[in-house]
Amino acid sequence: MKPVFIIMVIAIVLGALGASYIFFQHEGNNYSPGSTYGTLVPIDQAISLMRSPPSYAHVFSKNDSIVFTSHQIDLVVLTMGHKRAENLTGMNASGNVFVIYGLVNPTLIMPSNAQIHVTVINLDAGDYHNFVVTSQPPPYQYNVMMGGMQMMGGGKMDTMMPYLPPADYSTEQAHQYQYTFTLNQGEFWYICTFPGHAENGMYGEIVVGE
Ligand SMILES: [Cu+2]
Repeated sequence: MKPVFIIMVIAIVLGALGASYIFFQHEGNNYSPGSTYGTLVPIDQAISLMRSPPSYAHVFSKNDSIVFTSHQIDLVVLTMGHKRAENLTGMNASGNVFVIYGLVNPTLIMPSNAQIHVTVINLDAGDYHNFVVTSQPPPYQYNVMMGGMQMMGGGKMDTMMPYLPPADYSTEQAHQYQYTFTLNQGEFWYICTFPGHAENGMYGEIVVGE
């Protein structure tokens, strides 16, 4: 056999092994991908959702954290640059950030096995963003993704979603993606997997209790 052919066979076998490894490692936490990629939402509506946390979401701006006391959690996550975030929240921000119920990159505290229904809306006028949950703690590299749902540092992704395109401020519409997931007890992080974003601080912690 020619060396090129042997290398190709090895690459295919390794690829298949990698895919099944990622698939089986992902079985711990439950994740249902969204079906609404490409949905547009008025920017006004996104901001008013962010400003009206549900009654079971207790927002503590002093320590930048939100305590959820429900097993059915609606999580509205806005993504944007730091200037827009500072204008919207009055908090300090740097780089690209998540804004959740009035806070910048807050720590989310919730009970285990809650059903979390996340609505991610990109209010950035120029950048692509997403919202992905991982058990891999910071710091993050420029390229967090190794391929599929595996991270560069060896951790795994508990959720995955496409990048949302920038919002259009001339039509006042933003792109939205929704999905549902649950987390077992432990420490997790939500990050943006766009190259450089998590590396520069676009992440927050999720603490899942009993
Ligand atoms: Cu981003």
